[in-house]
Amino acid sequence: MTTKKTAQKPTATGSGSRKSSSSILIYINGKLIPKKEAVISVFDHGLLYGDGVFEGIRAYNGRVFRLKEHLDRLYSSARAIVLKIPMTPDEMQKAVLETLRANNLRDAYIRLVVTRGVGDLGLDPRKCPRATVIIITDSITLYPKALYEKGLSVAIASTRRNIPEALNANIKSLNYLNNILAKIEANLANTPEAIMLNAEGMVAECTGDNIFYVKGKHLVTPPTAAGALNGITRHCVMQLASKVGLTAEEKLFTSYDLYTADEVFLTGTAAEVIPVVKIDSRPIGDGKPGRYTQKLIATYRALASQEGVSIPS
Ligand code: PXG
Repeated sequence: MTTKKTAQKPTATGSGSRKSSSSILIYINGKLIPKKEAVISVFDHGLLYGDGVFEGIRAYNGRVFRLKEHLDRLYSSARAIVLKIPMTPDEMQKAVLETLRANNLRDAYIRLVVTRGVGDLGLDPRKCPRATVIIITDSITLYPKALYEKGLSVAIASTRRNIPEALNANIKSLNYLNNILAKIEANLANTPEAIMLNAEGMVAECTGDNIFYVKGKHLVTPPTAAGALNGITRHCVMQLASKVGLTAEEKLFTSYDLYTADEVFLTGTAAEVIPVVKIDSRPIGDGKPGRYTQKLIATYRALASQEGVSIPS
């Protein structure tokens, strides 16, 4: 495995204890490097052009949730931009687990980044002979607990989602400026997230979360072709729907369907399932987190705390 050959053995900070954030070790191209020294070249095309792909993954209770699905999506994103990841998915999995182990992390956020690598000041990817692989593992910043009980107020951004013909939303690329422009709108409106419509005015997703609504006993989310990332939490929730008594469907819809829904919620690796109670100042349903949303929050948490690839001790 790549880490074994070159990884520095971490200096113990007390057995079994999580490293303080300043002593965290970052994986860069097969080496585990202390956070302060974990730097990459200013000629890396990930920085110069946003040329690269990434994943955000979570570990719960000593297990990495849906690791295979995240690695599949990472390799598919890379393939779509003709980026060769210089290690196999199996080696990548081992590197992720080794980085978590070296940092004594059992509950963590994992950021996997693969950039085009170091090149010159031209955008031609052929100038970059080798991709840069980075694995950052850290404790996670979450929405405050109160928001899961009270729900979010969000607004619809005026920034439209990139059209798939320009940059397909399924490529989880380092080019997040489209989402960041909508996030800036959310910040200016003092809301934690913003809903993004596609060029045709159909609801796509949020800046870093997928979106769902419940009407009666029916759960609906936009198809990925609407400009939504093929979210892994989204997929879990579609599978869990029947467990809580909902039928699930991918369907194109507009803001009208959100305004008139019984319940709305968002999904994402970091957010898990989080209720939305207001959109554009309009209360959704009775203005409180819905009962199906609450059931899905609990069911998803139970699943995430039980399943996953074990981190070696
Ligand atoms: N849509 C977009 C655009 C995302 O970036 C999701 C949906 C949810 O997908 P998963 O697979 O996680 O269920 C994401 C991923 C952040 C942050 O800092 C969030 C994501 C990615 C990167 C950063 O808030 N969410």
